Amino acid sequence: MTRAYLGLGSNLGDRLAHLQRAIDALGATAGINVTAVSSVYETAPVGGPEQDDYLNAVVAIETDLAPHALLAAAMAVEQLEDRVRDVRWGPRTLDVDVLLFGDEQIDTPDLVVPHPRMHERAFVLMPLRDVAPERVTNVPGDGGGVVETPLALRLP
Ligand code: GSY
Repeated sequence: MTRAYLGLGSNLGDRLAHLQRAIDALGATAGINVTAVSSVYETAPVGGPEQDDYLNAVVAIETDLAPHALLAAAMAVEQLEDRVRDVRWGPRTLDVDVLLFGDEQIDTPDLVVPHPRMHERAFVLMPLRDVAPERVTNVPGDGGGVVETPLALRLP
């Protein structure tokens, strides 16, 4: 069993509903147990074209899936929310990123873990710090553009 962390993001449609359905779908996936959910953060978009603000959160999971099976599960959950991959770094109903997989270092064409840009991204590090403070030593730029909201996500 491995403890892993997944980053969730949405900036299209009912953003909170997309995130909650993602958590519920992850929880319903064989081999995944969602154990903790961060606060919800409203965040200025990083990269890509001009687009609306995101809601971001991070979940902790316990999993007996292998890393690439977890990636496939994350992509399947994105598809449930009609994620369309047209514009690189463009707006999206749902993004599910594998951030950390235990202490493993993975470097393959389709999966790099720890997530290669997570240490530059306050929108990842602030929610990650909620559920795994021991995995976050520094948040760049004091978390600029990242605001904790009173919105709440539930465990599945
Ligand atoms: O990498 C996840 C998708 N994404 C995000 C995001 O989730 N939040 C913010 N604030 N900016 C982003 N740019 C991209 S791409």
